[in-house]
Amino acid sequence: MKHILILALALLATLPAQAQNAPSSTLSVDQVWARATPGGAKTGAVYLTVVNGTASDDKIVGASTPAAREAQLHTMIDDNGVMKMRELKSIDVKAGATVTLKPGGMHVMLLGLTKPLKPGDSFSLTLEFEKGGKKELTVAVTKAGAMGMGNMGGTGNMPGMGNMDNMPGHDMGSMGGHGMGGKQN
Ligand SMILES: [Cu+2]
Repeated sequence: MKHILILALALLATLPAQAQNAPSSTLSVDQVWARATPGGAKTGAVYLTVVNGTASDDKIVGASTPAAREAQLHTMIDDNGVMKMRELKSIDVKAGATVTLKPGGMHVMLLGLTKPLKPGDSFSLTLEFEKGGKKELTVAVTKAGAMGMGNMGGTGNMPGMGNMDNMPGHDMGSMGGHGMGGKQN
């Protein structure tokens, strides 16, 4: 009897420990949002935050959405003081890293919007990871000029970010030569 009791106690002692050791090995995507687009704009940008809680390096290798003809991975580069967008083949998300796509930096570019993005709307976006596979996301549309999800509810405004509304190069109305075939009249 004594052995059985000890065995039972030992089992009880190990159970909670095992539960705590369960790794939170997930790849998650949060704060998925896009700015509302003005009238006839055919392009938009999606911003999001990827948290790689796994032990392996991963990368975003593609995106697609029913809301646009094409979705590309973009970054912005400073070309002699002029901000320009450049397509990326992939976006690295190292093990344990948090990568944020935000205005002025990396984004998922939407080309050929099927309809304007209106504040309060949402649409689906599929983000594809090299190892993590496809993630189905819901993109929340915020008002034009918003800097983040926080602007939707009036909380969490980001102080110190400055006003980048008028940043050259990301004005959706003046994106000549942006892989759109060149002619936008
Ligand atoms: Cu872009």
